[in-house]
Amino acid sequence: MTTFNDIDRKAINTIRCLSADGVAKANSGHPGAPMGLAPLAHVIFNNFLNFNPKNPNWFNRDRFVLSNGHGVMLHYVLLHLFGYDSMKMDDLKQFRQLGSRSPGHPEAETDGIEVTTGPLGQGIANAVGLAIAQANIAATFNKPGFAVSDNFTYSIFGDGCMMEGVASEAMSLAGHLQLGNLISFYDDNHITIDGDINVAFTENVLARLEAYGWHTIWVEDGDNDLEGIAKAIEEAKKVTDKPSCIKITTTIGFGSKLAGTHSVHGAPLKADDIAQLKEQFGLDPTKSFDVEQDVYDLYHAKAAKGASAEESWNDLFSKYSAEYPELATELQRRIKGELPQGWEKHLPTYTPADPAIASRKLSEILIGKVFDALPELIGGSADLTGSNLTRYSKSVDFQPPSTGLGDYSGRYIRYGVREHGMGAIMNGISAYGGFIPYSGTFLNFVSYAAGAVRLSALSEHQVIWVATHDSIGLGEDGPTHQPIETLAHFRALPNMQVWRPADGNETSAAYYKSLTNKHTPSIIALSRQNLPQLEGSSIEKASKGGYTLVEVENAQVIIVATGSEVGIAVDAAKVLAEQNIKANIVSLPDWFTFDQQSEEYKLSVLPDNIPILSVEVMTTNGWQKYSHQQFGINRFGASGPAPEVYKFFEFTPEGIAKRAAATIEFYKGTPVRSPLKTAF
Ligand SMILES: Cc1ncc(C[n+]2csc(CCOP(=O)(O)OP(=O)(O)O)c2C)c(N)n1
Repeated sequence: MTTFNDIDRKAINTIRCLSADGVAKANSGHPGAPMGLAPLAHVIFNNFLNFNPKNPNWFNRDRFVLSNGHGVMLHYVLLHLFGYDSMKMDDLKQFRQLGSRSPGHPEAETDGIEVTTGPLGQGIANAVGLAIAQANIAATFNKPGFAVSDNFTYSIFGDGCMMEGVASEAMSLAGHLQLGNLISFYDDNHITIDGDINVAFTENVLARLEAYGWHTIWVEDGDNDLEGIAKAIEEAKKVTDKPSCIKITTTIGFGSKLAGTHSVHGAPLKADDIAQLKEQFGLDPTKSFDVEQDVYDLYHAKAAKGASAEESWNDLFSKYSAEYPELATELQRRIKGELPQGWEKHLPTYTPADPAIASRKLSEILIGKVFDALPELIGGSADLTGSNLTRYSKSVDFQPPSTGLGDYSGRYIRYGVREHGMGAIMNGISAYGGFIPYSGTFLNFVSYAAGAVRLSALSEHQVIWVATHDSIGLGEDGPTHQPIETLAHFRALPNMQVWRPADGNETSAAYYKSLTNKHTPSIIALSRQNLPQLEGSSIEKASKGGYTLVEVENAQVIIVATGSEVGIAVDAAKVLAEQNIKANIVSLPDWFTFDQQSEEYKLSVLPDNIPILSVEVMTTNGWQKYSHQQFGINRFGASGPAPEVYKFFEFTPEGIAKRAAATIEFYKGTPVRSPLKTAF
């Protein structure tokens, strides 16, 4: 049994006071959760978490996620006390200041912070992804006597996270998947911003999690019962076939005059409150940011244990390398995030002689060709496998072996109808290292996961959305399923590739860039309907994000399009040619990638002195950046067979040709500059 004494209590009170000091100095932040959670955090970090502050990226470290990210001061204080170079005392003093290493919510770029949290619910869903990743690595690489992967994922979440749908989605899946390597803590302090949770949140959280298949434990006095917390974690570690949730009943802002109220959730404590707090805890009320040496000594001793745990693991890994050299080399490659030599040779290429194929099918063909060559790929779909075509026929499902449906080495995840959870889980898998997750849903429903997609971009997670049924071209399902604003929304995200390939070569380019750009997530929008293989397309050209597909001398207009509209634009150019009008066609499958090309290249594609018409069966929003005139759909779509819907909206060769001619007419006699040219 783990026992505790006065130095533990002093360390806990130091965490509380440092948290209060940090928030007070910033005059901004959330002191309540750190003060209430200090005992739990102390027990997790000092007694259970396996980590080495001198090497925050040690692969087999336990992962820790603070899902209630507003309580980040707690995590910063811990990083500091355990001796992470990323968090010096000055960094605590610079909390929330511009350019500091201690931003307002946890950001994964800080060593010791695994995932960016703050948007409630995301962190615990990321933790599910981290646990899936560990289970898969263990099932793939561990050998008898060589548990090269055996880390746990620990996560704290509060009432806020537990109310969010994304957490429910991910936790429900975690229960099904029997992730015994996931241990979470529910901070039951009864308070959110609006006050007591009685106004909005009265369910029995543990009963709900039990129904999901979780093991649950309750520590009734989370403010003081350190032994109880430790005992609960010991018990949770022994439950290997269920994720565990330990409900810890705590007092928000413990020690403050405002303890137990929402006033202490998100506002600094007043100076007199902090002084009485320190006095109460036997610390010097005249000092701030003060840590007594015995507290540092305690935590540094634990840090040293972490360093030797890593050394032992390194020894184990050397022996493993001798016994299983190929596996060891492969695991090292995966950890480094290097793709296998020559993998790209498996990317399919096409010629115009090849048949018209739906780009979702082209994607399926591609996945089938690269899946064995890229063991880091771990796929899935939100219950649309047969529509997204995301499953390689020979892949095994990631499932608990006891279900008889697959095993933990499986590389295909049945996410169920949980798009948001899927997005957040993919972020967690990506954060673990050694994986490139991809998953399918209809493009329109990527919007359901927008919160997670945004964090993929912000945290630079390489995750790939296989977003099929990408337009009105899906036809009969109608406006509820037909994306209009979706691409504009995701194109507006910084650090986001949004591919909409027009044919087979462009689909290969989309995957090539998505698989090689380690720090940028991707959405690959794919058609349900067949698309012709275009004359003039190539992986190389499309990999620039945009290129001239059809070029004629003395062109009078450029038609720039994406995806299914590129082929129609090519036919429109033929209609125009019959009227002696010359048109060039530009395909622009990914704005993000195109924007990164040289000015010279971009201006060669979209030059001065020629009017440019954009064509895409979506909102015209954003196309002003690349065109003078836009042809799109600024309303909801319509239900009907796809060819009829296209005709209804006039996205036909004739409809496009008519608008191209009108564009030429409109700009006749007016000098036109490339839309790429702007004042700054
Ligand atoms: C998705 C999302 N919605 C809203 C917020 C704003 N917000 C920050 S903390 C909070 C309440 C959280 O309550 P709880 O988890 O109980 O934290 P505690 O009061 O215990 O610190 C809210 C609504 C947010 N960060 N993320």
